[in-house]
Amino acid sequence: MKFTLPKLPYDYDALEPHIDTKTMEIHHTKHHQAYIDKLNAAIDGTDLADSSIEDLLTGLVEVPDDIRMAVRNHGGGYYNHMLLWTMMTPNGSELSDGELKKAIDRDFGSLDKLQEEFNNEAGSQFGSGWGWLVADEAGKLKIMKTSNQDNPIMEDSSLKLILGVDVWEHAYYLKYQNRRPDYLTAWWNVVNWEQVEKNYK
Ligand code: MN3
Repeated sequence: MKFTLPKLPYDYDALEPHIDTKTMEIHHTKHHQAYIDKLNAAIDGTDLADSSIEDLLTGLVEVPDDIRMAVRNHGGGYYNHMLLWTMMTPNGSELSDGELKKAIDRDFGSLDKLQEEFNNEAGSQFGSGWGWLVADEAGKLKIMKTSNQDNPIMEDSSLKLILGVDVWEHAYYLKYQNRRPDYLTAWWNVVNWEQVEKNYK
């Protein structure tokens, strides 16, 4: 099959205590795998079978009606989780004094302000979805939220994805139950700033 489950760059227990081992294992081996299987099944044998995931997601209008929703949901699920794993790292890391920090200070005032606004936005996503930090072509940062497995590039392919967090209950329910704000607060402890800074470059 075309798309395959990427290996995690760390062990399932590596993000403890912020993200628990069982959640990581189920999230990766069951949820992410299921999106991949269903995406592959949707495009298998079609003209789209050799497309890149980015081309599929930014070109949804050209995907045939009968598989468009499957490509949107499962392609989004495949892509979003692939990004998510790289945006986290054991023990987290520090935002360095570079271009991204400058942009954060310019567009939000401070990292604290960014985190507050990001948590409010991701925390208020009604039902399942994602919170995002994106940059436009001029490098201006913006916080967004999307429903289900939608990704900001589905609406605007010029956006650069800088950081994303999964706010589906499967991402936090075992440890945090209904306390999404607590999950979001803890999640910042495992953000991989080195990768996030690369995403901004
Ligand atoms: Mn998920």
